[in-house]
Amino acid sequence: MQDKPVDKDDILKELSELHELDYNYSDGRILGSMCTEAHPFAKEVYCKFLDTNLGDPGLFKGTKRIEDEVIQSIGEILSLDVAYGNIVTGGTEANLMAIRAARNHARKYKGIVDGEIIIPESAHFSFKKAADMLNLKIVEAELDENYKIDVDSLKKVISDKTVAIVAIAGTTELGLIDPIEEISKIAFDNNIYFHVDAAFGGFSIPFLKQRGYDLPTFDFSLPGVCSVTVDPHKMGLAPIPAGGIIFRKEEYLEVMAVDSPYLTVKTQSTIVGTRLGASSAATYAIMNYFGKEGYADLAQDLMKNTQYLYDGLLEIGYDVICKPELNILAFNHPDIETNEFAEKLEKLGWKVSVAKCPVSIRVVLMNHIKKTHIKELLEDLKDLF
Ligand code: 0PR
Repeated sequence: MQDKPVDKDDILKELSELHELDYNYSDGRILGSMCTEAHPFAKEVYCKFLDTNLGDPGLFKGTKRIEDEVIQSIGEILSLDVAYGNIVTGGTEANLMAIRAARNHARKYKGIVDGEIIIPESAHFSFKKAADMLNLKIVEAELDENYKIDVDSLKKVISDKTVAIVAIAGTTELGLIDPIEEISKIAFDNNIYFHVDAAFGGFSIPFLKQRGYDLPTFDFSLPGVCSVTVDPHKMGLAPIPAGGIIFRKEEYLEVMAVDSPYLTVKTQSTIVGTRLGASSAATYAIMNYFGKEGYADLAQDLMKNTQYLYDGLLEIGYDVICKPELNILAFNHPDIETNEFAEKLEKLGWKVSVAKCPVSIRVVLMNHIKKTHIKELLEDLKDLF
């Protein structure tokens, strides 16, 4: 920082130069991102609510109502009549809240002090952070040959220390949906907290099902499901940061509550204290502006693009790891090692991401990747070997 004030124009010039180093979604070259350009209307609303603070909701009663309504609307999409939860910074914080609720609940009602969480090998790394922060041990359930949770392997690792089981609806690397109905039953029968991470899939699976896609049930219609993560800043087209955590019962928020003496409310259950109301307002705006139909159109368009890339890849001799369930594809070339392949694509200007399980090139077909970009990618892939 300078001692003396700097002219606005100079500051803006400097910031623009740095901003130019960033990649733009609109170039259609960012292939490995679950985020995309937020809808302009959501951005407009976001700016109007920049000064609101949901950490002290008594001061921002209207914005708190907006957050409650967003939670209620997401709950409705997930087959829950009365929903509890919060709009948070993203999937990481949402998952952290879910695991904190599960741990506190198990400590209070079952006396478990050195708990374990069961997560699939395909789980997002946010669960590792949660376990570290909450002093829980991670126990991994294996995947089957289709890269989904192997239910027998899951059953084997349940113990009297298990405080939560986690399954994924839209895995980070392959976009697959775990056998959530079966796992819900196991969790319910064993009285274990069950969290579904639908950070990616939550804003598309329900709408694709409406349009006749044959996808498994993953939501609160399954009695074992206690909480679901759904991120507006991924498939919801809301600006970053906007994650969502939805709980079936209020008691899951209550077990996390700490006294907040000098605020306008007596207790606080969120991890973050001062927190943006803008994220809730922008999510409210885009959800209502799109409606269920808008999201269904978007999800369906992205599935069509995914199918287009899938067919194109097979036609030119690539190995696609699995048939896509959502708008994520992972593939390899039979003759080249994946990292080398990724380097070649990077040299051609594609910002790719390499999946770990299995090692492959991973493309998340978000809204910024248009059909013309897919055609260009297929052309490059055809000429690459
Ligand atoms: N759960 C799942 C299933 C996820 O895929 C992710 C993130 C999270 C939770 C955590 O969400 P937040 O990052 O919002 O806390 N998935 C992407 C990933 O790690 C996030 C991402 C987005 C990565 C854009 C890169 C990128 O350019 O792959």
